[in-house]
Amino acid sequence: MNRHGKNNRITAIAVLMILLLSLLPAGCRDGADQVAGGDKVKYLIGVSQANLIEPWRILMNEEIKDEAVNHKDLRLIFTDAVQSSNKQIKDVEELLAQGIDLLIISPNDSAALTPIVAEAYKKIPVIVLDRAVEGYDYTLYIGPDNVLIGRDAGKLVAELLQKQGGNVIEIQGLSGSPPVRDRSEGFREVVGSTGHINILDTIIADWQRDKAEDKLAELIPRYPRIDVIFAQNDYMALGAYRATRKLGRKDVKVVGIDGFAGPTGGLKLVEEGILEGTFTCPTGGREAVQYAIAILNHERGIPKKIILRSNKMTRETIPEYLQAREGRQGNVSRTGGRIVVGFSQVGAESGWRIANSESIKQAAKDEGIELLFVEADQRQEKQIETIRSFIEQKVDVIAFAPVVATGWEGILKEAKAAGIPVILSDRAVEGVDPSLYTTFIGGDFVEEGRRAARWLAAKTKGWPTVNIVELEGTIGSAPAIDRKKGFDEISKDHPAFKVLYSASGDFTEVQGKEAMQAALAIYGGDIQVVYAHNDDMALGAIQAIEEFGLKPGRDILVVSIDATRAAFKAMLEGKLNCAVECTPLLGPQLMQAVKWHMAGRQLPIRIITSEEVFPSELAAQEYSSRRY
Ligand code: GYE
Repeated sequence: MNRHGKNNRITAIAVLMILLLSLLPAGCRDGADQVAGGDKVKYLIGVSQANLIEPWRILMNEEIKDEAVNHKDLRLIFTDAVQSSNKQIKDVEELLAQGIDLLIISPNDSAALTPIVAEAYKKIPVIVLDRAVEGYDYTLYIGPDNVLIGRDAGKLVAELLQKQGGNVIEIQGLSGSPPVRDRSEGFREVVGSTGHINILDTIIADWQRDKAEDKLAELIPRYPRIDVIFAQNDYMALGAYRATRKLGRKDVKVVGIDGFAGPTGGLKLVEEGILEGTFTCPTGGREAVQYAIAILNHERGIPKKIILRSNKMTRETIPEYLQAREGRQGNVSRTGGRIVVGFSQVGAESGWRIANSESIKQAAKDEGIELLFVEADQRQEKQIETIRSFIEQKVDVIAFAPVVATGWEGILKEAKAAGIPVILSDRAVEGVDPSLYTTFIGGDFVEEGRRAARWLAAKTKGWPTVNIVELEGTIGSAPAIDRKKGFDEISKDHPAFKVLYSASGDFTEVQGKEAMQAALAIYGGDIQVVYAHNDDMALGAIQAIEEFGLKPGRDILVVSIDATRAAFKAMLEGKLNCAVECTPLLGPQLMQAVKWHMAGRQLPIRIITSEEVFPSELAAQEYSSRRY
């Protein structure tokens, strides 16, 4: 074979290779379509981590790997941004180029990573872990409630210092990062409210033990009396402890956050008396993989946010916590048979509520769960009575939709004392310690109010005046309080916005109509907009406007919240201009939470549903797919 012959063969093979490669899909996987053990890769998931110097992030990746092992057809690609946002942006671009099916990202910096996350979200599902990005351009956010953790740390420090109070030094992580800001805000809110705890100084130690130790060692001589050091992670807390002991300040108490188990974890430091206490801060790694599979399998009921629960760890609470964790066996049904859930429903005040009741009843049937379902005709005392009867009947789980936000501490304490977990469905409670309920499942009412105002601002751009009638929901209820708060938050940036008249229509069509009639009687044609906290009141207002001789949707814009089929019908008739979604279909997630609890799994503290905004232009295309 002469040289030419040989060259021709090499050329032929090269051409063949190029041909083959070109047949592979764009951004193709690097040919490793096999996972270990020879299973075919069904899903390729990219995991973009902010850095691998913080112990917490190393644990997050470990938990992701551990959980992934349970899913044979899954392959993960990890990247480490080494604390650089620019590198992380490149990491995400490369992962997208490799054709990943889903991205899990823990952003180095929220603002810097928001655009690339939004970019990725246009193509594939995106799960954001720990540091949230701005806005809502992602599939699911999973993370801790750092304000709450900061508050709980403040309560522990207040307990340690008791009535006489004292001097505290705070050690913060990476300056300006959301966890630092939120933990400090929660901490200072609580210690500030005692009036006898003084924050002497603040150190920035970037989550690093040695940095905390060195900086504190410099500071200690300046303060003859330091009582407690609050460090925003256990790593820095250990550094603080070392600094105090090196300088002979054996009286200084140290409190941390993270609460990892294992020989070098915070739990050990508490057991050994190095820390007075710490707070678990779950990484969300496991949950991210579990939800990634659910999302890729197009399962329904994927929430928008999962806020993970943190637990206080002191020498008193650790044994129970470890026992529950290690020996996490399921909770056997008290009746020994089917799981029994007692549900106290607000009533039947709106189309939304009726759909919500239906969704809960159907999901219980689908899951073979026995449901005791009682409506309360919008009366709190009736709900308290009902919950007390569920306690007497020894149900396995109690769930209820609190008609109003306050006044629940007593009955929640009774349920806790009876050892019965309580799930809040659709409406939250205020003024009770989150340890009195197991989880909350529902919408982000503040964001719903913001969305209504943002839509209105765009719609009335350039208008000299925007005179608004606000139809409020049940007085004192979480949706009424929060939908007003969210709307006002955005309205303050729009000087033309003016709420001429605001009254409660108690979420019903009849009272919505009456309230609108009263407003029309006073302001008549000066009214330009109706903002209704739910569709039913908006539909009542539409009748009142027509009877007044004006055209709803034209002479007076109408924007409401829920996005029921009835609202879509009104949009198709041109009488309603925009419906902000609040989904009532909470049944499947509620029953899933019940089953997780019965299986001994710790539930997130909040599960926030995923919701959209529907301007009337979208009504025609969306109408047929509305499920309530
Ligand atoms: O918007 C309204 C119902 O609590 C979110 O209650 C729910 C609200 C819903 O009466 O229609």
